[in-house]
Amino acid sequence: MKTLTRLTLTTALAATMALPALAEIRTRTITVSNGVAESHPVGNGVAAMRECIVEKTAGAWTVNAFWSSALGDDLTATQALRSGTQEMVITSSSPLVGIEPALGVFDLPFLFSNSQEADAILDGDFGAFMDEKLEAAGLVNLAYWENGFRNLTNSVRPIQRLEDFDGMRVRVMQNNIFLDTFQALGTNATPMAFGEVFTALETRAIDAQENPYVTIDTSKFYEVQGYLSATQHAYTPFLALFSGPIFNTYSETEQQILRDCAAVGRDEQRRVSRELSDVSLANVQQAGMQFNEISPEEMDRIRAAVEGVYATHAESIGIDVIDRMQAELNALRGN
Ligand code: TK8
Repeated sequence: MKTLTRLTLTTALAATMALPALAEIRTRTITVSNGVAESHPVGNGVAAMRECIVEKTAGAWTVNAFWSSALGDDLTATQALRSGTQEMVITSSSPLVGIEPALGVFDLPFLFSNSQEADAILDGDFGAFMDEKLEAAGLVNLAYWENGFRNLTNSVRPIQRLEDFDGMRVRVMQNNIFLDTFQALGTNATPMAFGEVFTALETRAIDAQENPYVTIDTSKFYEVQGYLSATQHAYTPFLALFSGPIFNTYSETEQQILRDCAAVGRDEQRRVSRELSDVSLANVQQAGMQFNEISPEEMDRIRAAVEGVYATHAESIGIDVIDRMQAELNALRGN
């Protein structure tokens, strides 16, 4: 009897103590959309974020995830966030350059040398600087997740030298920096939403696309592409974006839950993304893709061919933005 009373008391006490916080947590449904398949590491990130949310809200929130562009592509979903009709999207930064031109800095070819560098820039001052710009556009970036280093696949020939890009019809993400980069390489580049890529490759409307290994694998591009070459020409971040107008209706407690759980999702997503990268590369070869690395000499020629993209786009991205990025990279590299 005594034990029971003490237990009841403890439970009652715990409930009272939890009450002030819980009162600030309303019942909510968060719709989050993606362009990739659920088997992509973003799936692991969203699962981790959901688990964190359910725990912190004691089940008051539901996270509804939609995959493979089921709610529209990155840009469409992001516009829905800005108008307050959708809560959340995990999107590449690249299709949003039309909304916030400074984001174009991430698309500059060969910007980051490795993922540690990318993490340091994105999770540090530069990332916060970019978040402020996004907020002015009605978008709250809860965290930077990882899309990753990009590599070219195609149905024509392996890319072994600069000349191999010649005339290839390549799908690029929807901005002028990517377009110019691939034009500078000699390809015939077409901007296209990610959700249309598989069919365009299958029908041979285009020859090529570029994405990280995990996306090539989980989007089954190996079914419609014969060659994969390690071009590693750019690193794309994913933004875990929340609708600004909806965020403003959440209590401070709720806003903090979003930020904390998006960070939990980020850690898991990046971990799986890096763990899976080599596995995905092996998978797609197993599935029949011919993989090749490119010699350092040819990589130098490829770098030289796209060097001009920095100067061409400095003004549209913002000279201050590029300078800030370069300064932070120099500091990281000990220059
Ligand atoms: C998925 C996209 C994709 C990106 C692209 O929505 O468009 O090629 O790399 O992963 O964000």
